[in-house]
Amino acid sequence: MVQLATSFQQYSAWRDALASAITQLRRWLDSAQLLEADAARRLEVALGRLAEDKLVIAFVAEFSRGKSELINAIFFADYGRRILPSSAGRTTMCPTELMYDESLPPCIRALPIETRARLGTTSDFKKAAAEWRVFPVDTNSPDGMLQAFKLVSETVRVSVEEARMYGLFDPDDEDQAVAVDRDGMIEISRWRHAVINFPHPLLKQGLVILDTPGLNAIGTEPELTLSLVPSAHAVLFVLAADTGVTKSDLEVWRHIVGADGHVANHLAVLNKIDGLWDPLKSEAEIEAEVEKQVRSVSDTLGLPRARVFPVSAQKGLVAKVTGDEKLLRASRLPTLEAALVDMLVPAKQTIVREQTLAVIDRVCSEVRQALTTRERNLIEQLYELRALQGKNQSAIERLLLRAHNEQRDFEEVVRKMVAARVVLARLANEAYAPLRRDALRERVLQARERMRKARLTPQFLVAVREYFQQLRELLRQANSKIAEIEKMVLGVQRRFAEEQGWSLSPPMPFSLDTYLAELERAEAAYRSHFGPLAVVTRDKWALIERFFDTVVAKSREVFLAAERDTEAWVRSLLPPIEAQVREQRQHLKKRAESVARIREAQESLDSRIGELEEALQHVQQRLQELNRCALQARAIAGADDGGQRTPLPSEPEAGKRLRVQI
Ligand SMILES: Nc1nc2c(ncn2[C@@H]2O[C@H](COP(=O)(O)OP(=O)(O)OP(=O)(O)O)[C@@H](O)[C@H]2O)c(=O)[nH]1
Ligand SMILES: [Mg+2]
Repeated sequence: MVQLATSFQQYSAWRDALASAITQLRRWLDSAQLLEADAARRLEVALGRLAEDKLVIAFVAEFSRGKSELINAIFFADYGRRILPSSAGRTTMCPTELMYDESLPPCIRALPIETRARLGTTSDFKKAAAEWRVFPVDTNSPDGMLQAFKLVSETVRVSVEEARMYGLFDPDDEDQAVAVDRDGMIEISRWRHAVINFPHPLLKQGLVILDTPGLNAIGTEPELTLSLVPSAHAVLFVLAADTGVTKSDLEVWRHIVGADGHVANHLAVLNKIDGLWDPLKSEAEIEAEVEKQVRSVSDTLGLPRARVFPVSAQKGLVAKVTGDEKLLRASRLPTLEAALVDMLVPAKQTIVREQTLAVIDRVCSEVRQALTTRERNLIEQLYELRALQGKNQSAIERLLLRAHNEQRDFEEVVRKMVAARVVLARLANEAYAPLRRDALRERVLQARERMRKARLTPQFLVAVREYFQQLRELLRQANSKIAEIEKMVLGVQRRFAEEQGWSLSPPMPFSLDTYLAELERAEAAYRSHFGPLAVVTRDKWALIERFFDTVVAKSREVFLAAERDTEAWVRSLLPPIEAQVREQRQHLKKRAESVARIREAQESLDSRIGELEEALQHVQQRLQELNRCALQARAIAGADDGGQRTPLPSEPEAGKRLRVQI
């Protein structure tokens, strides 16, 4: 935990420093009147992303494997006791997020289970504060906290009919059938979801811990499978040494973690190894036994050996509370914690660094382009005027004529720019069309209709498969338009490069591939849940429909984000070129005016040259300041600039491998 805390603290300090470097850059650009509206927006988005940056660790397992105990041992041992309830049998009854939002007092917000009878996923309800019950938590009293946290294991007894209404009764599940009492009542969780807002040092720095209940409740809360677990930065799948890998463990692994062993952020924890500490066996024998189990987990899950961690959460917790170093080593908890540090923070930091630098580099390179153009124009103008020194009136006349001609010719460029904007608007609309709400809504309606017709038959899977196919097709259509837009903008840039000698950075690489991947994951989850169904009962059907609702919510989220990102990308394409056109037009106008004034003898040649020299100096100074600002931001981000490299590439190198979020 010490390691984890230190590494986390460093990460969050780094993130803050990066944010203040952006703020500084923005302030400087603003004061130098170099901040274009689109660049300002992109910097704002980057800042927002840093402020909301979270690191999520999800704990997933069949019930009673020791998830909550492991969380207690890794994160809450400092409280000197168990904070999250952990006991034999089912304990954690609802998905529980532990986080800290400083705009709220320490509290537990809990969504009543009754909301399951209504339309809407947990994330829909997250937007409706009134639906949640709020319980204060007294953080000064460990007893009070313990008491408050018991909420996540609260249950209620309801009739089988009511449980059915919530989609919580599965007659095929033998455990559940046995649990129905003589009066036809069954125990279910009182809450659907809990969010514990708690000022723990790690949570304050943006860590979010997701504790989940065992399979039954999980199997029926699709949000976990589709959103919460896949978006976690680390997923710890917990097994217990006393049970080994059971059939239901495998079911959880397949359905919830959905892993094929190649996902780098999935770890397996083989908990309760203290059960193997047999005093009648030698250490070597015990070690061999642990190793054998670890190998078997690794083989069964198809996970590399190095990603399976044998631990004893319980002994680890006791060791930390009592300060017993020897027991702590034996619990092997520190090895798991070190692996978490290695896996979690550097990977996250790399992503955040690349995303943020892509924005900073881009904005700086656009401003640099504008300043360099200004510099070049001033140098040319100075050259022209110096050449006039000592020349007669006709030389001035000739220059004026040239200036006017060039100014007039440039209007052609302005017209081309207007034409480019029209073409872009048309292509952009074609790219947005497949991402619009209507396009999606139509597919959803069709799919629902077909599912209704397929009612209670496994035929519904065909409808679902086609639904996903259609959604993928929509994203592909948008993708191909995006490629067309990129080509068109490159064409415009090439023409300007040939005709005007401008070197403009090519558009940020952008595609909707990550969204396609997200849809594919959702489809895989759906198939793994319902693919093998041979018989569809009424209760299963309710589950299938509920899961489909979540799929629809997820698709909406994906399409909304895809639309938003595409629009932002499109909006960022022309402003740098337009800025260049504006700059050039302004320059040509000023130049003609100044030659005219010299001709009319309203201004002396020498004083104009003096003015231009001053302006040139000013621009060069700005360029230096810009480089300083940019270098500083890169240094804070920890960019590997090597000694000799130019501070900022004019090509957005950092953006090449990323899906750009502008
Ligand atoms: N011997 C031993 N028992 C453990 C260990 N870790 C947890 N347990 C026990 O296993 C039982 C279940 O632990 P929990 O932490 O409640 O398990 P969980 O995975 O959170 O279970 P649910 O909340 O029901 O999904 C409790 O009785 C714990 O005391 C361990 O390392 N060794
Ligand atoms: Mg638990």
